Parts: sequence; structure tokens; C-alpha cells
Amino acid sequence: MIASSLNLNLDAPVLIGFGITGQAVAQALVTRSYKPVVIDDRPTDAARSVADQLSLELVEAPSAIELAEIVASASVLLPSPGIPDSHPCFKAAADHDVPTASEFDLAQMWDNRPLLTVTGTNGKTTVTLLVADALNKSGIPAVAVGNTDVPLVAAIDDPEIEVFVVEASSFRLGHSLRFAPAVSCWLNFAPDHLDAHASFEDYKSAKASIWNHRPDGSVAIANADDQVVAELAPQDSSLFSLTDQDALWHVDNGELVGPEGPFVKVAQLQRTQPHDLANALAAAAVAYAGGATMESIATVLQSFSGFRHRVEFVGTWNDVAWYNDSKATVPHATLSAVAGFDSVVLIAGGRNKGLDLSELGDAVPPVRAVVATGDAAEEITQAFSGRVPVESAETMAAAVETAAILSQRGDVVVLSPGCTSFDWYSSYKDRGDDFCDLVRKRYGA
Ligand code: UMA
Repeated sequence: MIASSLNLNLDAPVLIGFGITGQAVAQALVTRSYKPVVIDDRPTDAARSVADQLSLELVEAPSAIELAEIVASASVLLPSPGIPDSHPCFKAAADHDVPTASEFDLAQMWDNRPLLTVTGTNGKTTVTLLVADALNKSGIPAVAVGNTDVPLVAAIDDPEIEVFVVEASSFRLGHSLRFAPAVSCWLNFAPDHLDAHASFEDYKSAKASIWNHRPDGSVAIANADDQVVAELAPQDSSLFSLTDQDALWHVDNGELVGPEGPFVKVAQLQRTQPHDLANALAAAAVAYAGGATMESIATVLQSFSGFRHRVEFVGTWNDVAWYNDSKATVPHATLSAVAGFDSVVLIAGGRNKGLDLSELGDAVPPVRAVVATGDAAEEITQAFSGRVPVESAETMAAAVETAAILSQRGDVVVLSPGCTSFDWYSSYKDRGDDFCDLVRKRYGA
């Protein structure tokens, strides 16, 4: 067991953001007899009533002066993951030497059960859930937490759990003071979240901090095929690779291979795009380091047919297969999604997170026609202009119709936006659901 040596002063905690994480942190503090001040710039009615129930003061949209005063008298600042680096609370904390910490830090102060942690620009949720499944199948009670629906600080209330599998976003890592997981895996790196992080370098160092405080006996797992990850990986990392057969976890002769030899044939997997195989190797490596058996790992990987909104198969009509990849909110995810297909009509666009969308042009081939949507339609059009035909669509219904007209027998149509959904929807899930409904409706399914 690994206990954190971090000893935060929780006499006067200040929470910024009162969404899922903020409320879980507040509940955890109140349960332990601490009384935080809670700040939210745009609280919902639900948030107000949770503050009421916990008898906490909720300061709504404070002015810069009020905010600075509150933060100046805090013993620790606990920001929600989505608070951008530019939020004035961080400067106020720095000006008054108030430490900033995350829900991960709190959980590690209060609980010493092992944490297996997964970060990366893409694939985090998939790998986290596969690892939790493999551990449970091996008889080790485990739960997927962190950037999933359940914050770690809430999950530790369950005494039955032996291992927490933590999905760690750059936000949560970046706000952590001393996060020290027993197993830490970094899947891949590409530009993302430049609307929230101050710079590309800040985003990179937030991710890399997964390895900053490794406790003795911990295991680091790294993707040898990703240049950034490989460069920053600790010397003693267990590597996984699709191309390097010297990596501890690799693919050889159509089989996934680990330290105990081959454990599953690629042909036995239901998802075999390059990123699916990389995720499978990573999940196997993390689960194995957490004590799962190779047999359980193989069973879980073989039965995995994918998650909703991640290259999700919708159906085939007129010899054209349709896929919903609404979760792809950065170009890197879109490039990975189309890489496994031969001939693609791509529906892309939405709201750009401050990223360079021109790299989407690298998706040609296999992309052979594009439907550009949403706020970023013009940038998407520019990325593909002169390379393949591009049509614009003003609604998702129009995008589906245009893609159907552009498609030919043998094509796949993929909604893989490379952008967030917030121009037209409240989440990538709503966007994906709407897309699936419209496609099925068009074909009377
Ligand atoms: N707020 C402010 N000021 C600001 C910004 C936000 O007061 O400048 C307030 C909002 O009014 C709101 C609260 O902060 O009340 C929202 O906090 P949050 O954005 O941190 O969201 P949570 O509800 O705590 O949800 C977070 C994760 N959100 C982010 O990382 C941005 C959820 O991941 C996660 O499911 C949840 O914790 C539970 O663990 C969402 C996500 O999109 C799904 N994550 C990104 C991703 O997966 O790529 C990182």
C-alpha cells in the first residue's frame, strides 16, 4: 500500500466550480468536518440546492476584488477540473502563497488503496474501463473513477473496492500537488484543450506530471510509438508498441504479446484499428501491473465491442457503413478514427477548441469527401480544399443527407468532428445520439 505524504491544511479550503467534482469534494470535506467556501461563476439551481443541503456558503460570480479577498484567506485552493488556467483565482492564490490542490490530492491524503492511472489525449476512458473490467474478472474489486462519472474523492467512500482505476485528464493532473499512483500509464499526446491550458507546453507538462511523484515500487507504462510520450517516459517504463517487437507489450505474427508470451490473437478481437490495438496493449499492461490474470485480460479484450460515440457502428445501408465517432473532439482523434478504413466520407466540424484544424487534411486518403459543419465549417473547408470535394451543412440533418449523397458503394461515412459539440449541442453524447437517430430515420431503420 502506498500512502501520500502530502499534508494539506484543510482549515479554510476554497472550492472554485461547483459541478460534479466540486460537489463531490465539498461533500467529502463536510463529511470529515471541514467547511469549505464554495465559488461558482455560473451556478445551476441544482448546485445552489446542494450548497444549501451541505449548509455551505456559495459565492456566485464574485468580482475580481471579492475573489482575491476570499482566496487570500484560504488555506488551500481546490479548483474544479474545468477551471481554465486564465481564471483569476490562480493568480490570487500565487500572490498569497495559497497552495492549489486537486481532488486526487485529497483522496490520496485520506485513503491508501492502490491507484492505477491512465492519461493520454485519446483512449483514456476505453483503457480505464477495460482495466477495471479485467481486475473485476480476476476477482479484484475495482472501479473506474476520476474523469469518468465518479470523482475519486467520492469513490473512496466504498470500502469494498480494492483498487481504483483512475482516468486522469490534464486538468486534474495539472491541478494536483503530489499525485503518486502505484501504476501510471500515458497513452499518447497531441494538441488539445488549448482553450483551457495557458499553452501547449503547459498541457504537455500537465500530462507528464503523471510521472513526477512516482512512489517506490510503482510501475510506469508508456507508448513507445508516441514520440512525446517515449521521450518523457521514465527509464524503467514498461513499453507498449505496435511496431517495436522489443517492447514488453507488442504485436507479433497477428498476436498480442506480453511478458508471459502471446495472450490473444488480433483475429479474436472485435475492434482492430491501430488505435484499438494500442489501447488493448495498454489496458493489458495496466491491468497486469494491478494484479489481473492474463486469462481475464484476454477474455475482456475479446468481448470488447467498443463504447458509444467512439467509432460506434450505426448500420450498413446500400453497401455503405455508417459510424458515430462524436467523442472525437480533437484532430488527432479524427485522424486515428479514419486510419483503419479504406474510403471515407467524413463529417467534421463543430466548435474548435483553439487547435490547428489544418492537420485534418492529413486524413486524405482514406478520406475522399468531406461534409463541413458548425462554427468551424470554414476551417474544415480550408483544411481539405483542393484535395477532396467539401460540402457545407447547416444542420446535422443536412450533414447526414449530404454525406448519403456523396457516398458510394464500399465507402464508410464517419461522423468524427475533431471539434467540440458546443455550437449545436450540450455534449458530444447529444451530438452522437442525434446523428445516430437521423441516420436510422433516413434509412427507415
Ligand atoms: N465554472 C466556473 N468558472 C469557470 C468555469 C467553470 O465557476 O471559469 C463552474 C461551472 O459554472 C460549473 C463547474 O465549474 O458549475 C463545472 O466544473 P467542471 O467543468 O470542472 O465540470 P465537472 O462537472 O466537475 O465535471 C468534471 C469533468 N469536466 C471536465 O474535466 C471539464 C467531467 O469530464 C467529469 O465527468 C466529471 O468532472 C466527473 O469526474 C467531462 C469532460 O468533458 C465529461 N472532460 C474532458 C474530456 O473528457 O476530454 C476533460
